[in-house]
Amino acid sequence: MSELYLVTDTDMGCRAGHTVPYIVEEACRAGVRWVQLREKTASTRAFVELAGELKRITQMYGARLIINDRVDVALAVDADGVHVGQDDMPHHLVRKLIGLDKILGLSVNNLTELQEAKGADIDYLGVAAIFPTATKQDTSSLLGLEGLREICRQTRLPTFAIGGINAGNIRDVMRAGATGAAVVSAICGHPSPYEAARELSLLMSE
Ligand code: TZP
Ligand code: MG
Repeated sequence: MSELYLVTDTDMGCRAGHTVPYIVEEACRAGVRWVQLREKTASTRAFVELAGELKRITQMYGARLIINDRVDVALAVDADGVHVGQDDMPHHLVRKLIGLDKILGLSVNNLTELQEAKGADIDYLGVAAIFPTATKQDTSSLLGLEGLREICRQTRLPTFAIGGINAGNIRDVMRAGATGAAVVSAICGHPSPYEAARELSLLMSE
């Protein structure tokens, strides 16, 4: 199964002339099996409607739908899981709310956060940020390939690297030991999300 992980961005999709459901369907058609709905400015109503639409699409392709931050939205549409960052609801409380059957992802930005996550009931780690990115403003320090390698060495959890990953560096990310790679702009900002996802999938499995 492809471990290419798409994180959505409505504004970026708009600039490329595409809606999020279109991007997600094209990416799923190209083999993406992890989709995270990440909405920072949408109203709750718009968020939950979009989540419902993505649930239908991802289900059709056998892909997992993960909701960023919003446990309530994830539960409302029966998504496959929730992804939280360090400033969001603590992961043990998220687990309490979503139960044991759903997937829980946690972002870690450095080795200290990795240590704090040891023994936690989480299913995968988002490892950020690897390379410079214009997509997220508050990426404090960059891990680079060395930092990613060290984090992957120190955990048994699946690791999805994120931040500045594109067709030019995705092979290096996989060689550093990541289970998979998560991207926003490389798919959402591409004129053809299908072609972009296909190329990334092929490169990462080389
Ligand atoms: N978390 C850490 S970096 C990032 C997120 C959501 C943005 C990654 O975006 P891109 O466009 O793939 O660099
Ligand atoms: Mg968050």
